[in-house]
Amino acid sequence: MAAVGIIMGSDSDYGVMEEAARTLEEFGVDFEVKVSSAHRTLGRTVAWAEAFAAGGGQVIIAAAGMAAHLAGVIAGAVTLPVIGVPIQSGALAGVDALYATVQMPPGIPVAAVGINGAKNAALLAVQILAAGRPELRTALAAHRTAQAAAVEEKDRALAARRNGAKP
Ligand code: RP5
Repeated sequence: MAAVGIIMGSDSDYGVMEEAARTLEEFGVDFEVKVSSAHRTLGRTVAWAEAFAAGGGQVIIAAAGMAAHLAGVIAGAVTLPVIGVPIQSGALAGVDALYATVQMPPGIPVAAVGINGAKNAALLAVQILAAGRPELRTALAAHRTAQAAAVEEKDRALAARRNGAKP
């Protein structure tokens, strides 16, 4: 059984969620990808979450747009940590999904990331797994170091361009 399950309400969400898959691959974390809806296929969604938890899955990333109940329904079905990704879609462009994902009632938490926040969802999943896997803590530290170096490089490059542009 994969450590992380990425589930989304529709295949139309995969364009965004591909980045979560790429990020997990970067860290060498096993994952599975599932399309199942909280509204259109409720029983199938709950059955998947229960089987994933029973089989040893550790973290679920649930992405949905519009009236997004996927993350909340799954969080109600199993006690694994659930990270909700509100997807930008429909007339309200993700604000509806953000509110539906983040405003969970007390007792059933969902760790909501920002609209289309697939990368942060994957990084948070890695951080959760890292509590019991030292090699992931090392990889996360290296990722942060590389990220910081990239910012410093951008700062140097911009300064060089601006200095070069001066008469
Ligand atoms: C949500 O409705 C899905 O998660 C998707 O973001 C949105 C639109 O779904 P499709 O009509 O593209 O299947 O349930």
